[in-house]
Amino acid sequence: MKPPAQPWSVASENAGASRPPYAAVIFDLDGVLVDTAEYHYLAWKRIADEIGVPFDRRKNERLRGVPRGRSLEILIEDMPRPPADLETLAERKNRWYVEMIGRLTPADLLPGAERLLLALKRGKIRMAVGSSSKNARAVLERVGLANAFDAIVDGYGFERAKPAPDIFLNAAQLLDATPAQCVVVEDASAGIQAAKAAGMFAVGVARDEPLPGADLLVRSVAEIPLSLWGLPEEDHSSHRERP
Ligand code: B16
Ligand code: MG
Repeated sequence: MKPPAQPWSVASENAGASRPPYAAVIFDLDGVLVDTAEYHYLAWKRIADEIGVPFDRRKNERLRGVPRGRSLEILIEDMPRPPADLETLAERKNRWYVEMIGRLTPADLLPGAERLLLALKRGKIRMAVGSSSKNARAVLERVGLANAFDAIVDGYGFERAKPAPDIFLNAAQLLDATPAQCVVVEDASAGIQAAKAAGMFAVGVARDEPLPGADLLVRSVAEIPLSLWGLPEEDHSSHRERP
């Protein structure tokens, strides 16, 4: 993998009209604020083993940000005789996933997430979650962020899934922000495409795989510069409250 660009390096092909400081932020959830992407993987892996289809972390990358039904279609795409009852399989995967997220605690927030949310909140930046997951609200509850956002758009809140821009446009509307005022933080290729289709600045959180199309690449949310929103970098070490 190419090393992520330094914070603030803007991919020249993506440098468009909109420029910082931005007024709002829309966070993807799974894989950005909480490491639930791992639980999605483990639950899909269990289904794959059960129906005898090869599935590994590389293939799992294609499921990031993709709704449940479509994820299952990708999982079984190479099977000569796909299983008949896809709905039951998707429900079973979800049961295992829900069981796993039931054990989440605030300690499962990804490094830097709490600190960034606090700094943005203090800076009065409007904040939303834009997640493809129907379990997004349950996850936010578990990690203590149920009331941290001005708007939440989850797997029930859009017509067309990422890479369509709908989910982020809906979130921007709820924040009373124009697309050009919004930064999207995403870990999925489909999400970066959705953000760019919405006309927003896209920060890609790329751990192992490159994220083409992102305006700024970071390895974790801890690397995201507050200057994107015109805020000073702070020493957060003394701040302990929840966002
Ligand atoms: P659920 P995000 C996405 O959430 C996940 O990345 C993706 O792996 C999952 O299939 C999708 O939500 C649907 O989740 O089955 O819980 O409805 O990354 O958009 O926050
Ligand atoms: Mg994600």
